[in-house]
Amino acid sequence: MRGLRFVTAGESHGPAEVCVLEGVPAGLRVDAASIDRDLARRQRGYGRGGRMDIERDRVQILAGVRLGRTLGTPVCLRVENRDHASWRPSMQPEFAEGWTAEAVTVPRPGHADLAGMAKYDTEDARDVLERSSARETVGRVAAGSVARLLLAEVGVEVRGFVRSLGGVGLLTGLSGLDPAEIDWAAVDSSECGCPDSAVEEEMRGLVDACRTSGESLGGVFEVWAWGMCPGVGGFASVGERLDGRLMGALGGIPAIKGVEVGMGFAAAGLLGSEVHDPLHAGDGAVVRRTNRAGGLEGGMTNGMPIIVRAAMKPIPTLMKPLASVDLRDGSEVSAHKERSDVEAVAAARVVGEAMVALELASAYLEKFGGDTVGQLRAAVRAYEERLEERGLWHR
Ligand code: EPS
Repeated sequence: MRGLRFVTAGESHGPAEVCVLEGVPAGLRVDAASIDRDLARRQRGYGRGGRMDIERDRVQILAGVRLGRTLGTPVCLRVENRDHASWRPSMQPEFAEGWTAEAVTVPRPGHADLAGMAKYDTEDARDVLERSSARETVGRVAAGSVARLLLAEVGVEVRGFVRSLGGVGLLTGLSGLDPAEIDWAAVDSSECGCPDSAVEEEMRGLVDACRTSGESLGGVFEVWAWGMCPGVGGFASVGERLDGRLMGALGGIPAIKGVEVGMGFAAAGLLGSEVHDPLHAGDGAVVRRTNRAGGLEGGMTNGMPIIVRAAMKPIPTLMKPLASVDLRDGSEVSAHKERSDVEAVAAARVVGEAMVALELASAYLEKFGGDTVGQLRAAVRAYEERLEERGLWHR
């Protein structure tokens, strides 16, 4: 069964970021305002740099939607790079007669620069850094918004928050059973994406200190998805395993160096009885009173909230640059410096929500199919009724 597929295009200082999303069933209400809300959330964050004062990310829906509803055809979304105006002719697609680009020849440690210059046989790191820039995630967030709208039709919601920034935070004490444990309104009004105002205060202090010292920061964000029935994903083949797919989806976000599901790495040091979630006879259905598995068992949803976590390394562009090599003459110099963010973990968590939403929406479409949203909803409802009849789960 076919799910969702998407492709993004766009260079950071090129004319626009674009995304084509294929596989969305017909009849889904899509409006630019809800996509713009997510785009705006992605732009925010206490450690963001000057670029975010320039951009006003707004989507233009170019295809696949008519009179506010999807047609079942590929959805094409475009977001303008306002900064492009200041980057002509350097980043214009057209050949610039009589003009020579000033090459970036000093790769930044931790960025794609050096390996990308090797891969594409180029002497100008700008050929690499423009696309490897996290600006690309604009297209994913736009596509993720559409996936969220689709998931809402089948009762699934996806939200994320920042657990820690530069080692500050690491909120503990969440059971993982109920999304209401987290104050999502507080998360959304927090510039650090953190639900705890005392922790947020500490995070901001750290960002201020790093801005002054020319340092950068990473952190950990967590994404929750709830309302999923059990049995989405699969164990029969490698590619069906939803835990692996979600790890790949989060691991494919720029700067992510580690991904956990549920207890994650902590489970490896504990006893089986401390890790697995016992099953109990609840009121008409089997229930769990813990959610250490993070909603996934055997590569499938188990009906509990999905909880995935990603670790983001510090931004590689440092205002206090590390040592590097100028590839023009092989001399050791300071790495290339350009305007950047001190940290972007709150933004990465919005990208994480988008990637999780895209993966889950795809898994739903693969399992339940449907050319229209109505058909998808009916198939999900019939399946969920059967689970309830058998006492396996209830919504
Ligand atoms: C980025 C560098 C900065 C970031 C950018 C990612 O952009 P600029 O070089 O134009 O100042 O702000 O992120 C975005 C533009 C964005 O929209 O997220 C990098 O080098 O990866």
